[in-house]
Amino acid sequence: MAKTPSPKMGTEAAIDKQLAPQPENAKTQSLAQHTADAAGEQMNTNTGLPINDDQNSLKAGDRGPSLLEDFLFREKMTHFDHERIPERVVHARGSGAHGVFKLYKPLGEYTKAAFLNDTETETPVFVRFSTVAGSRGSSDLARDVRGFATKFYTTEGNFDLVGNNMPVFFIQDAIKFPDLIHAVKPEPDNEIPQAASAHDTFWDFISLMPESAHMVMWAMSDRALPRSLRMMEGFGVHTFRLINAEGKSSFVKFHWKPLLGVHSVAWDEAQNISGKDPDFHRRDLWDAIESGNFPEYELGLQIIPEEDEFKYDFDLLDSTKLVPEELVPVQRVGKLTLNRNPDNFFAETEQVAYHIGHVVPGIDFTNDPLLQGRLFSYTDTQLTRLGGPNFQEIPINRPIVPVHNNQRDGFMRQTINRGKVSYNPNLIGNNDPQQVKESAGGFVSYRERIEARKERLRNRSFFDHFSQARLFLNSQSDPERNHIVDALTFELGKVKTIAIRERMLGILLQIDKGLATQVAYGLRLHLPESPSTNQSIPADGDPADYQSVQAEGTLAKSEALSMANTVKDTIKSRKIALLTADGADAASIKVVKDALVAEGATVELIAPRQSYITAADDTQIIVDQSFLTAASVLFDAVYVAGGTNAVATLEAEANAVHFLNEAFKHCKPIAVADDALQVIGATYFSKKIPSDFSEASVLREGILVGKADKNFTNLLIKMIGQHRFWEREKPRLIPA
Ligand code: HDE
Repeated sequence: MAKTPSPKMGTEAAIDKQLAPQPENAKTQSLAQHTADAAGEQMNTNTGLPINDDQNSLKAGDRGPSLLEDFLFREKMTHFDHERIPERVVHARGSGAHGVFKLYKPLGEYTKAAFLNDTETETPVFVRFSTVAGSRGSSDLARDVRGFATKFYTTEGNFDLVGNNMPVFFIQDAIKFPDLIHAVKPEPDNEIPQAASAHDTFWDFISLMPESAHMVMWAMSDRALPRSLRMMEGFGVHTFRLINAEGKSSFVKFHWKPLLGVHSVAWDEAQNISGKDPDFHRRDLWDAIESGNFPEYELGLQIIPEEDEFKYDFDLLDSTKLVPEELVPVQRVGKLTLNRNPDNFFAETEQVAYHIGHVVPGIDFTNDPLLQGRLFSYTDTQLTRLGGPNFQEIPINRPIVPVHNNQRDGFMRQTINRGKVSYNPNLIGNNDPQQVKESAGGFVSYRERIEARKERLRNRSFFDHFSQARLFLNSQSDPERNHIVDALTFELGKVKTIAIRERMLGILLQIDKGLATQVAYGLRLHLPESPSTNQSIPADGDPADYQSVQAEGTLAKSEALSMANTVKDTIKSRKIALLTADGADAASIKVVKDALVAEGATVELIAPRQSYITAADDTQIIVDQSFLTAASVLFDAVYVAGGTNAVATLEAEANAVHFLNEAFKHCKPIAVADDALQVIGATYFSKKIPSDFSEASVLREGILVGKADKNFTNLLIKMIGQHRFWEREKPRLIPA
């Protein structure tokens, strides 16, 4: 009998990882000084005392009480008792990775930032992705905005691009942020629901704040359910400034464009994943990096000359608006590659502290009132979260350049500053550290001329709340639009207060009557007679001055806003489930697996039992998971292998049939060996199998049946590249 192959597991795999070469750069070298490795070392206390017994506390006799004297026990337990720090007040759930940024072409025309002018050096980065509303342990697949925060460790200090995966935001002024977050977080009396916006307080607030309409369209779209953190865009949201060496300023919007395209999962699937694998995105990111499938994103810039500040029908300072790519194209200027997982989640991903105010010369702020408020919040929040003002000394937060200033002391100070002088000016210390001239790289704020009265007002240019919400909606493909209708109907369906549902219909009405009608139908409510008004009004404000301005907007559609137009020519790092059982046809398994793996995909064999199957030719093939541990929602596509006995087993295996039903329901590519068609016969979609397997039909229906040859695998690769066959949802008759 053939020998059972043994996959590399446990220690062996761990040793492989240790031996794998780690990419070296200035930041990894600086982190290495703080990195500890216990391999081959003795155990000792925090003061260095070797420990003899870490199993028993000190007692009066072998059955007696524990003694207060036991300093070993006390040190260990005290440290443990204080292991937790407060989670982030928003974006608590996150995953991080190290990487590098490489510039394609110098941008001296626009900015003097050194890292945006040097095409030779790779700038080290640390990226943290996050959801917003949920707690640290919440599911990755919540319907939510995703954070996309990047710390560039440049030669001029850290630059943090603290963005999201949606280009706009809910509110226009930072003073409303605590209200927004209080509304979306679990309700304060019972702390329900976790990581979800589908509840009364969120929609209560939203329904009274029409400025959130555009962002609500994004949040209810599939953008809020990314397939992978590697397959979503990133946006700086605000308009920033770039400043060149001559002091000339241009406005800029920052973008991250994922090279794998922008892809999402279905809502039903997201809810399932949250149960089957709440770490789905974290695991996907980790596994991709471990396997060398390094996530890549291009940095995109929309550059707007300062003279064009008032050229658009929206205000560049309004974070509820985007600049359509048709009006200002995105220039791709460099590439971010995430190539190393953190060594320690807490030390790196949890302790990293981003701040929108961490800029370098050549990058500056605008007066966007959301941006301005963020400039206060980010350092302030770290003081509680990381326990004091010295969080910049935590290894992950340190710049790669040495730090010299007169800031001193405070909890957990690490640096031992020499000398008597901690003030400026000083004679005793030769006035060191010296200030830096602008010409030598000293940061000087952009000299913007401001003549104004001090007042709590919002410019009228901020009051068109709906035209870009409509632009987004009209730019969606039919399935994408249907998903927005479904999401709104779901979320408002979870709202108990009928008046809030009605108010929201009165908001949707102003975006698009068709949309409002569809949602009203699902809720079985009448469309309100009048639109819902803005209720975000100061006590002495005249309500008439605060109402939304109805505008058409210059564009009817923007291609860039639909995921239907994304990259669809790669299956790199996609996960394909290969369903099989004893008696399988080994040759066709090999053909399909090899072809998919050659394209950079991962194939997992799933069978009724773990470990291995014995194929029809008596060879043994490793099985990755059984139907008990695997689930369709964790894969991008499925192939059912042939072989008479295997097919008979799969046909009778309820979990295999459920796997296929679910894959069909979530519009995934399904491929079947020609002798395995009877397995499909056991599914509810057996009657929907097309009779024709021409390329056009396969790429329309997403179902392929045939012999595992080159033609078959080529078609399968194209299908998986398409990601999903959303049109399949139409009949809406799908169980599972
Ligand atoms: Fe944040 N935000 N935010 N935010 N934000 C935080 O800072 C805040 C906003 C974003 O992975 C907090 O360190 C205010 C927009 C990301 O560590 C806090 C306002 C965008 C992260 C904070 C906003 C973001 C945060 C909580 C309205 C996209 C996670 C923990 C004015 C451009 C960073 C922390 C990480 C985190 C405040 C709005 C992105 C409280 C006041 C708009 C990606 O400081």
